[in-house]
Amino acid sequence: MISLGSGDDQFTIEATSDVANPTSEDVTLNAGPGADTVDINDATMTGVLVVNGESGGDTINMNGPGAVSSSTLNGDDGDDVINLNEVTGTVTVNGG
Ligand SMILES: [Ca+2]
Ligand SMILES: [Ca+2]
Repeated sequence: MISLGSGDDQFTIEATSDVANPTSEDVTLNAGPGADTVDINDATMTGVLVVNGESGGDTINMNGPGAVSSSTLNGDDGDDVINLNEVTGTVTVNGG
């Protein structure tokens, strides 16, 4: 589990090219208070991905495969923007 602190954070979830086998661990990202930006670019993880924007007006961009099986994107409190540019597997979006 990854927790970001208060303030406006920027976080990118992306597999690097030298990783042969993306993580099979379940990943939960808690963005914390503030207007956070989370970019999910090409993680292709085989575990379950959960992104919690928590409070603040957050932006979550899914630009490529997140979790192959199941991804959940929770905006939580605030005016959140969730952009689904590419969807792989089951993606659940909760505006909060
Ligand atoms: Ca937030
Ligand atoms: Ca939010």
